[in-house]
Amino acid sequence: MSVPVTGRLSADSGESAWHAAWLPTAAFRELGSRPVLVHGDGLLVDTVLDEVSRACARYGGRLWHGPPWPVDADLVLALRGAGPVPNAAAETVRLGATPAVNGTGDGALGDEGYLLTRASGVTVVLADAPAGLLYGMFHVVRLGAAAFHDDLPARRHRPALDRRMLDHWDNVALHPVSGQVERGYAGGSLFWRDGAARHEPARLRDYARLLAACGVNAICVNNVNVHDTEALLLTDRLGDVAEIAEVFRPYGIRVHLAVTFAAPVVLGGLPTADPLDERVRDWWAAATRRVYQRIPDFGGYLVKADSEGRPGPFAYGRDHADGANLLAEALAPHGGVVRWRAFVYDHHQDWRDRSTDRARAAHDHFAPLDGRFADNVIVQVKFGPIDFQPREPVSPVLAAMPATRLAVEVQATQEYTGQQRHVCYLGPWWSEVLRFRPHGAAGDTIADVAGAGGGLVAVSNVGDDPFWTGHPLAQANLYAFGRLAWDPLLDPGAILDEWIDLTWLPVTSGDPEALRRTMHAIMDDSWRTYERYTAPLGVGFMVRPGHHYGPDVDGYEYTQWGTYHFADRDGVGVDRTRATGTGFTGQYPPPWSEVYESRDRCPDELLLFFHHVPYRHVLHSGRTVIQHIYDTHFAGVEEVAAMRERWRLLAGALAPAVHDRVAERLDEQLRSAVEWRDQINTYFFRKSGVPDAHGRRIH
Ligand code: GCV
Repeated sequence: MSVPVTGRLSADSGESAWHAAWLPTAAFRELGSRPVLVHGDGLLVDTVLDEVSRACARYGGRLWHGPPWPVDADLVLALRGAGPVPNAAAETVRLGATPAVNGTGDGALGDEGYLLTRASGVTVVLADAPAGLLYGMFHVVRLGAAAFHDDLPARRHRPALDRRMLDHWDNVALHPVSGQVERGYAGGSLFWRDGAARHEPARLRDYARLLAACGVNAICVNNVNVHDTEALLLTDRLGDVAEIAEVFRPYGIRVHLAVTFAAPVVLGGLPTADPLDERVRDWWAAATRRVYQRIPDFGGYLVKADSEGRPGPFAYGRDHADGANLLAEALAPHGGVVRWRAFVYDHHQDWRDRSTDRARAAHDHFAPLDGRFADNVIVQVKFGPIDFQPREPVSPVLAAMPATRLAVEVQATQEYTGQQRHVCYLGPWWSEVLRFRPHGAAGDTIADVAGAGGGLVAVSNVGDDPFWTGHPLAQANLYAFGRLAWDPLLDPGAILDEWIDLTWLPVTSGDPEALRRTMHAIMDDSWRTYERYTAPLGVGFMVRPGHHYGPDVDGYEYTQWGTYHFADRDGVGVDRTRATGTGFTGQYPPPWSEVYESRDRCPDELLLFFHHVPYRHVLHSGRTVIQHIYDTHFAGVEEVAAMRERWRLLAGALAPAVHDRVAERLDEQLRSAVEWRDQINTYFFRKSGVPDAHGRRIH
């Protein structure tokens, strides 16, 4: 029997308490003002029904959960296996040759894919599994009116990466150093506050919707630095994790937990956490069984071991394959994975010792272990060899472990890219990384590596801030992450367009085209602008120690952390060559091992990462290194000043709360950029004694 379910309005949409981000009510206008059929059953189909019914209640459409079918539906969302579908949909099922946007060419839709087409005046989404229906529905929302135009192209859509994950570095208890959210710049945690779960499902549900609408399907709910209280999430506090999983499940998002390698000792009272000890293996097996009893679709564990003081297998003379396989064994019977981070390096380095190179560490530790990890181990690798800098080469680990499932980790939280006080749209940077081919033009891309293994992971930039991300424009990074994880070949400019259309156009009171143009003008190149006024030519860091905001050229130069620039009166940069340096270039396969080794062939933007060069060394750009430093720093500040002016023009076009928030942050960005410019330029002028060719003011 046909069931019209129009009329349910969720009481907890919460739109007044926090920004609706890319799901403002008005984004559902086109879908919600039409007759819609939903065909199929299941938890995620219920989510589709709920979304559509709320939209219809608001915009006057009608929803049927059939069959039978009314004849006048404008939109059909159907599971292929759910029985007979209406005529228009049936027609599309026959479209075996529908071109795929990405994914396999075999016509299969998979667990998350869908076919979107228009037939006989009806827009049709067909999926083989409920998650596909949910993603297809969000695609219709994204398209707005265009979803109902007869020229809508018929396409099969599948995510290129199966695993699209956000890692929260959220602490349950307020940590004396790292706070509620380590490297968090958007307020408190959505999950935890002052030592306990927040129990605020309405907001979490809206968060889950946002994530599903951009394609994220996994989250980790606690910090990889697992402290005492957080360790208990695995045992005594498991109920809190189960509660979060309940909220995320209807949006197709699986919950993961960061665990401490020392859990058998700190939670189980065993004398050891040695991965080869029977008691330890039994402890993990039992603990994991209990997790799955509470959370049957639990995703798995995330582990930071032997890194920055975290416990790990080294204490027992074991290696990381031993450690990861221990947890993998416990998770395997339940279908879970262990995500084992490759961020392992010596953080007690002696700056006098120029032979130790932090960039080498992950490859030194992990590449020899290739082939030794269990099938359900995913080695999670930061995209660069150091630490989420605004410019680094791609990590050579990603080219060195063909027999291991690898995940690529990026940082949406802007620890090193302006801490959500600076506009820094990271889509172009991530896109560059994902398109990089470590084996040269004929080889795989980093996106292929991620697609074959563990997918893409971002450290979340979200908190309990009303705009979710502190800086309202930083929402674009979260959105872009999800979309790139779904399809790494998407153009970051086009992603920004989608985000602007969804998020801001429905709520502007000004000229939409002007708004779109201005947002693009501010954001498109903002990552490169940030790069221009901060550490030059890939050398990295130069940030204030500890909190990592603002310039401090020598802040880390004589510390234990291994992030040096080696500037002296003659030159600057780190010699990582095989010929005369640390040999790091040798960790790359050809052609990059040769390109990076050669001072002449090395790309300008990475020159100081790989080479120590004199200040008058001439770049491919034709400028000397020192003049490049001066020019980019002056230019970067001018660009920020222009951003600020552009934003001013939008006053009146957006709600004052949003406009003011961004305006206030642009003021700070300009102040900070000036500080960067002046410190960097002055530092290098004093070191080199070389004046600016254009005679600008250097202090
Ligand atoms: C969660 C960097 C950050 C740390 C972070 C670490 C990691 O060192 O500064 O806050 O710890 O990376 O990725 O584990």
